[in-house]
Amino acid sequence: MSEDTIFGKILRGDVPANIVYEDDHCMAFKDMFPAAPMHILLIPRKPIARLCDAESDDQSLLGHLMLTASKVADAQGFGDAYRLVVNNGEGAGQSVFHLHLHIIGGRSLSWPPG
Ligand code: DGP
Repeated sequence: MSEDTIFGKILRGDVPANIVYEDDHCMAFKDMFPAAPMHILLIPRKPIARLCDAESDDQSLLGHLMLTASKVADAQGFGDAYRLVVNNGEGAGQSVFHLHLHIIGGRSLSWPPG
């Protein structure tokens, strides 16, 4: 279960993190292995393992995450050039099975991603 991931431990306060935002539904903290000068992870408090495990009941939570990502990017000074990434499943590079949005910026970002 995703409650037992490292992100579950961060949510519970059992593992320290550099938290930049939190509310009743989600938490944002700095990525420990940043892929860019600015790299924040935004996670729901609800332990959804992967995006594909989200259900229709999660619609407002997923919308909240998108709007919060924008708010966090603004508050953290990302300007208007940043990228949101959700890796879904091992084959796409997901290594922590608690849904998370990567908010990446602070350098020019090429497309398509690798
Ligand atoms: P993904 O590969 O999409 O599952 O991304 C997981 C991210 O989580 C990866 O960029 C590194 C980050 N990460 C892993 N463990 C920790 C941790 O203990 N603390 C923090 N802040 N980030 C972590």
